[in-house]
Amino acid sequence: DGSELSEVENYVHANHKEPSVDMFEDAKGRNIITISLESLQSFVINQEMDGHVITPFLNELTKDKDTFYFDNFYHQTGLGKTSDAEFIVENSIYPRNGSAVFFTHSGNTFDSMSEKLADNGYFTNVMHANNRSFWNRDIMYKALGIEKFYDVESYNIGEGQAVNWGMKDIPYFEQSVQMMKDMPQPFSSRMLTLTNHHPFDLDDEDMLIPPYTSNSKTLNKYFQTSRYLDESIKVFFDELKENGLYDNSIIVMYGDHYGISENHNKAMGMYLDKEITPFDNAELQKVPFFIHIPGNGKGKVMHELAGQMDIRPTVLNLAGIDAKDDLQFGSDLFSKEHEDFVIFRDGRFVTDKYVYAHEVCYDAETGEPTDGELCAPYVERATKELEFSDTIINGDLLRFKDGQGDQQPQTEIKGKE
Ligand code: GP9
Ligand code: MN
Repeated sequence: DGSELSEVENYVHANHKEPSVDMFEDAKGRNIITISLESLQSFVINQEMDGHVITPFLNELTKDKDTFYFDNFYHQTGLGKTSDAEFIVENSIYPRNGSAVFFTHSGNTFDSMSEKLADNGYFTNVMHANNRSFWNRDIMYKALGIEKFYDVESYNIGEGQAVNWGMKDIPYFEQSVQMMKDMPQPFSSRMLTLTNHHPFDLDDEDMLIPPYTSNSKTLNKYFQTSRYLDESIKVFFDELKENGLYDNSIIVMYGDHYGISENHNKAMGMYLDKEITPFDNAELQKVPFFIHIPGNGKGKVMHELAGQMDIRPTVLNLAGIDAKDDLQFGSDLFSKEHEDFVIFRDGRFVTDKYVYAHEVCYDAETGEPTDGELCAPYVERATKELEFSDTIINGDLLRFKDGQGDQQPQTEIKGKE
């Protein structure tokens, strides 16, 4: 009931971090393009595979004067994968453990970022060249208040333009920009890429680098599809420029979840030239996060420990939209108060001093197991935060939040008229 919500609200507000104030002037009022980089993990950024650069365009961006690149950023998804990442971006609330919240709780009331942006004059939409019911998106997007879903029906998939799970990322981006030209501005578009998805199949003509050589076909091909994804982002930036959309937009990009599971630890160990321990595997949950603001000029590599939970507060603050009364577990990444503490959906966590994985407390610097007591206070907080999040979702508690649940009587009044 409402009292459970107050308890969570008290916790969230007690942990509120004051957002930065000097960031958003030039981002305000622009289109917000948020790209989900399918399965992209940070271990390929600024690295080579057998002498081949894996992500040349994204590497350049990490050094770009208009780009903030976060190199200590983690995904916080569970079994809902891409959809969990979308859920986090929209709500700054943890998804569920053991099942996809997009399927289990699409009937809930949410206080989504899309709704908030729409209230502030943005045209909100998602662009994804897949069937609309995949991950129950058609239903969940309505609950999240997303105004339009450009699904597979909005795209023309020509000869040779599909591979693996569907439309290739390059034609997807090309066609998406054409649709963007017709959108009312400012718009907020979330774009979901697809080619860099297990089993990482590509047509020969799209293989821009050779495969890796290890006992894992998955990892071997992953480098090639990551390279292709990188190329598609380059094409997208060019298209935005050519079509006059670039200067008036900000581009936010996040890796949605891992692409290489623990089943490939042996091959991964060969690539990284070390034995992969649970400590390393936790570190491998890092995904790239970029905020690109054309013309900003203050870009740099940001080392704060951060996670997907921080995307909603950061983006809303960039857009100049106040979210201090919202129930968010993350906080603005440009805030001086931002805390170095990232909790994974499965209970693992990372702080500036410790990494907690498989119930072992590791020293973050050495990667060696250390005294479990040192992690204990964080274990308690992580457990609490995940429980609070579950309580909100399972109890559909956001319907009791001011400005949400109290909309219901309005229907009654209408009925009486
Ligand atoms: C499919 C895309 C990929 O629409 O979201 O799904 P994933 O398996 O990564 O969640
Ligand atoms: Mn995905």
